[in-house]
Amino acid sequence: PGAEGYLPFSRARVGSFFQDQPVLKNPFLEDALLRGYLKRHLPQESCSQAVFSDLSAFGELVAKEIDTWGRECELSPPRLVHFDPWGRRVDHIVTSAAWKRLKDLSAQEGLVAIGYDKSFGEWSRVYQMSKLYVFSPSSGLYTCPLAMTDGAAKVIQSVGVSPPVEEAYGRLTSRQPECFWTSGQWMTERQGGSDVGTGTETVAVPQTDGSYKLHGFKWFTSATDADMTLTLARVQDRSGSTTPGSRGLSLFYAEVSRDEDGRLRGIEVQRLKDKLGTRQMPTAELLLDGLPAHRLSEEGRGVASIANMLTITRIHNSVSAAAAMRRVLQLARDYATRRTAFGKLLKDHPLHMQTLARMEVETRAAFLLVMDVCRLLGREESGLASQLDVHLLRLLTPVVKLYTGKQAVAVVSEGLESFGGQGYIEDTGLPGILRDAQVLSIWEGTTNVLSLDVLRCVARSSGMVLHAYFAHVKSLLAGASGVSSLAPAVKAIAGAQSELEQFVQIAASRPPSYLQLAARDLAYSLARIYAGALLIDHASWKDASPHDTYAALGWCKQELCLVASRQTRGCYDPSTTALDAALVYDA
Ligand code: UCC
Ligand code: FAD
Repeated sequence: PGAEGYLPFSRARVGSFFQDQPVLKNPFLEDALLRGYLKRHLPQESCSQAVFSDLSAFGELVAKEIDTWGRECELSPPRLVHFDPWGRRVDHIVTSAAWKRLKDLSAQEGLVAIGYDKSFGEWSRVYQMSKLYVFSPSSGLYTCPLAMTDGAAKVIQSVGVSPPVEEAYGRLTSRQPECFWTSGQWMTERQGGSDVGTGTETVAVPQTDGSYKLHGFKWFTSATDADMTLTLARVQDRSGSTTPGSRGLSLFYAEVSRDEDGRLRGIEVQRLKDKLGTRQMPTAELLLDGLPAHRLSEEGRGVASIANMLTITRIHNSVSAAAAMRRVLQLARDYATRRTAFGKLLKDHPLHMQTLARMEVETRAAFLLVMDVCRLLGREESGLASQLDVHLLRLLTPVVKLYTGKQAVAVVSEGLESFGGQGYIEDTGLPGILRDAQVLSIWEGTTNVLSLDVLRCVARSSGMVLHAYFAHVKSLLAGASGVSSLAPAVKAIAGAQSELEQFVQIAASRPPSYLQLAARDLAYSLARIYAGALLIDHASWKDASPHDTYAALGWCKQELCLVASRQTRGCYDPSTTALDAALVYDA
């Protein structure tokens, strides 16, 4: 026995130090750039006041309440019940109470509706996406069904709001929880998610009343508890034949409903996917076994008709990417005021601050890219878009999606490291942000597939989209020409832009294989130069802060025109294809 005498039992001594955890504060009030952007661009005093007051209140709700619902979705992931206790097939996807609450909230807060009731005219999309940006990291990925719902409403608008989709349109854009519907987007089949033209095996069998029944297998269907879906299939002719390739695809609308016995009409849920992230929401494999459907597009125009949905969902994807970066940074900077190492707070270590500042620059660039695409979308939908705006929107949508998707993984990964070991610990909630970011470059078109989409849209417009791009970058730089503190950044972007113009001229005389090898670097160059121009433009605003200038200067110090330097190093010569393959398969 020691001085205290013999103690047969004692509570474990774990020490007295416990680290304070990072605290989530109102994400709207924590985000100077978001507020600055809105203050600068929203038109009248009344519009800007209404948006600020809504986003302030919503941001408070996100921090105080919604964030815990999102977390609950992660902790109580969806599960599939195939059979009822008596052996009847029910295919019931059981979701958490929080997931259902998020659906109601989404309707009440107008997270889709704001884009359609257009109370703020051409700025309605900027407002809607700003709200989603504040919501996204706490949303338990409810932003995924909302993206598809928004995309479906857009497609219905483009084909005409009339039966059989009139009611669906009203529900998708409703603010009444009891009316509100979400939509799926079932495009991917086992043979191909990128190459849907070749990969789609689903057939549409015409019925005597003009409707169809769909038979096929959809390999990835997210947020499968949706009320309806848009999907692709090949119409069978009388002999049962179909047209192969993209030209054989048509777009269909189908409701997800149950018969009197409680069975899904024309659908069997094969299983739920076991995923790296996005575990909060169900992603299912579906057998379509006579799913009743209506054709929305002309026969063979399925891909072109669903492109409207792709534009919207890709913009939502970019919003979520920028929001994930912002969230990890918001938490990291809070943590740096609470954590001490080597005798001082993390915030007082210059190298730690440099790390966070670089993340901040990336996040600002991503945010401005995203908001600019939303601005263009708003102009197009309000009938105010010039030809230049239309070209820019087409070019920038895939560029911004692919670039922000990659940035999100890099920034969130760095962000996790800024919490040290705690960034790797599940119940902090931090690892989930990284897992969820990883999908952003895969779904809605992978990085390479979107890079090739950029090439196609340049070719199809005979280069007009690039003319619009160059003209707009020049006009953004011209607006900052008198601001001496921004001069190094303006010079860097102007230089990179002329390198890019030279590349385009040279590449025009090369075979398509050359351009394909350059496609990803070209898309990155377009993104970096455009983001630089937007950062400069924002910093040249009369109410901008010195931080805005510092961010613009910081961004422009990196390599901006990747294609120019890599071209001179022979990176796109056709001979590299064989060498790349030989290297990859070196055994
Ligand atoms: O992943 C999915 C859902 C995930 C959950 C939702 C998350 C949302 C964000 C949430 C954040 C938390 S759904 C599956 C998504 N799948 C894809 O994105 C497919 C990727 N593959 C492609 O994008 C390919 O490039 C294809 C499928 C479009 C290629 O097909 P084609 O048939 O070879 O395409 P073409 O020949 O390039 O285009 C056919 C027509 C053309 O029109 P016409 O005939 O009038 O000349 C094109 O101009 O479609 C038009 N088109 C487009 N139009 C094709 N792509 C576009 C576009 N992006 N914009 C406008
Ligand atoms: P593939 O097309 O086989 O691509 C494999 C690789 O090849 C990729 O790296 C790609 O970039 C590359 N590649 C392909 N073609 C080329 C080319 N021409 N040149 C260079 N590289 C190329 N789909 C839906 O329809 N609805 C959903 O709701 C849905 N939800 C999803 C949820 C999750 C969590 C995930 C992970 C996926 C989901 N998807 C959904 C599917 C997703 O859209 C596809 O996985 C994606 O489009 C890629 O298709 P794929 O898997 O067939 O890959």
